[in-house]
Amino acid sequence: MKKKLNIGLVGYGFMGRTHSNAYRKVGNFFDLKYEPVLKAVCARNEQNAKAFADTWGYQSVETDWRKLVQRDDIDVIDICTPNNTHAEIALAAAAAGKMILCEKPLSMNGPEGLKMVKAIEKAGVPNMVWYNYRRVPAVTMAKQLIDEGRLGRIFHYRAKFLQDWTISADLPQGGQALWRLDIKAAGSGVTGDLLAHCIDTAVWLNGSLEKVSAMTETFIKERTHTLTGKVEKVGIDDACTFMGRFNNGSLATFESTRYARGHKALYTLEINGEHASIAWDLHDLHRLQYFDHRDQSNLRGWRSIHVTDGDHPYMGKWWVPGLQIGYEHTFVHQVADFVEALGKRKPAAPTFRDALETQYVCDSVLKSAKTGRWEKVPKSK
Ligand code: SOE
Repeated sequence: MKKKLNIGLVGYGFMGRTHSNAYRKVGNFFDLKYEPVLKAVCARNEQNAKAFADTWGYQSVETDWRKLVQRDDIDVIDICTPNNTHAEIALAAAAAGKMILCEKPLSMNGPEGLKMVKAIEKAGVPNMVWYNYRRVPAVTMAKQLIDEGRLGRIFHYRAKFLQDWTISADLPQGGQALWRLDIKAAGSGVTGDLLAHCIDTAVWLNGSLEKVSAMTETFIKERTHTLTGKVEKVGIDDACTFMGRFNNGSLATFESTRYARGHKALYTLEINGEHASIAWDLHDLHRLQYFDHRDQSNLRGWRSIHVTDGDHPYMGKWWVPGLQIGYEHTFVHQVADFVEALGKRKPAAPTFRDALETQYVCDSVLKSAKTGRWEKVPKSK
């Protein structure tokens, strides 16, 4: 008999759907000791919460997250609300002894993230942040290749995350659909929303960043605010480019924007090492490009590895070799890893403390864009 893991989901937007889908599917594909149970969804609008509960199979509805956090029949609080609410919910959940899964980015900024880390570490509750792209099988495989030492010394790490959905000046800011454009709800723009993904993967694959030098731009300076109806200053960064230096001596270049016409979610990364290089592209997520200089010289070239075989990360759990999986599965993998770690009483990465490092890099990037100087990244561990 599997033990029940009762989930209390706060928020029901895009991420509420990805997480709910993952809880529902994980047990069908992964043999786990715990079975996630969709116990309750919480949102201020009861009607919408009920509709969401019906669609996804949640057993009950709450309209106040404080009540949800106090419920004895909830084991895990899953925070899927806008960034400015993460801390308050996480602190209350930690005080109530709940496990906490938090959407990225962890917090509005580093100091707030540190408070959250201290609270969950004091409470000793299992915790994880949903940086899902680590769990794309091709990205996990990149980690394996690097850890095996196949690339040798790393010289370059390059990543970008490009979108084009905010180019229209008529787009408002704020409110349920567009809180990512409102500095008060999001904390930052593309830096916390998109580059945070790139930074999380980068630190995982290539270690900590020592210092950064950045520039940001806000192309549309004013937008009507959905909640006030008034034209208000836009406080977020629409685009951010930074360079950096990793502790291992390799050089970093990162770029993110919501103004790259033609790109919807182009997350790409490339790593160049002494012996080999790796490249990956979210639009072709099941392929890992790999070049190994040690190959026989007349056959040397970029290999395009279709990461869908049984001995590739996670793929033995899915269909048959050659048949690919996609975006939603990264969340299924994340739940599977969390539950498996729980069974072994081990932390599942990225923990809140891991995610604090990303937060510190984001803070340093935004600070550097203001000061025009190189900024050191504070240590998080
Ligand atoms: C923004 O458009 C967004 O939805 C991010 O918030 C997600 O984290 C990213 O995975 C896709 O883009």
